[in-house]
Amino acid sequence: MTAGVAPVVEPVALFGHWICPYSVRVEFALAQLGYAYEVIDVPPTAARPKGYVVPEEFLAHSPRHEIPMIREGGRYLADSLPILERLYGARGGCTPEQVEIARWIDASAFGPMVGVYYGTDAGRIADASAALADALLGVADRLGGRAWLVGREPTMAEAALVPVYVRLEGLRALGFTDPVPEAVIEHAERCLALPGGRVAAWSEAQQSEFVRRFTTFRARRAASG
Ligand SMILES: N[C@@H](CCC(=O)N[C@@H](CS)C(=O)NCC(=O)O)C(=O)O
Repeated sequence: MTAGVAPVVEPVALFGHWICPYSVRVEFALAQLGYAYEVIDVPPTAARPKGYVVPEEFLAHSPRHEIPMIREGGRYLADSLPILERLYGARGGCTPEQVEIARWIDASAFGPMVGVYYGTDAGRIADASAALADALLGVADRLGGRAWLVGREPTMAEAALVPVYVRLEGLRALGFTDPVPEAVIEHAERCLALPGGRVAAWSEAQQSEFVRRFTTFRARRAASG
């Protein structure tokens, strides 16, 4: 526990879903930091099966009706980066540098990553692929030959980036063709071998489901447009 920071009340409930990269950040952190937690599956709107009923509790407490949201004790918190700050903050703290890198990853890598799989024409997919490769080059720079982004341990900066690593194989299948620096590939392997990484990692079936969903999305767009 960190002085002055209220301990997180366990078990934590995560309202989230494996296909949501922001939820993956939070589940990585919960498992990595050894919190007791449960996942309450709330698929994103586009992935909801017919007849799915969104939990009242989620609708009542999620200000934007977005996953992830956590409940700890009687309190609710939404938005992945503030949630990471809370979870890491209560276990050893977060430095301004860790927060800054997590925000930089959010701003530089997530847009291009989403751009790759939501891309519907080759030109846009290629642009998003190049922008994602650029962001990962920035990750290699930040690593600067070290094992972790900040200091000697994985931090919230790793948690912010892990969803990119989790879906790398799927991104490859959906048009992410640019090269990834060796240092980043090794960092990805290191992150996914952590306790949090093993929980966050996708199975082959999830990787295929992700690719299938976006291949179908593209085919529908092509047919309608
Ligand atoms: N800034 C938010 C973004 C969260 C977000 O975009 N979540 C998506 C799912 S991946 C969502 O819940 N969208 C609303 C919906 O699907 O109805 C965060 O970092 O947590």
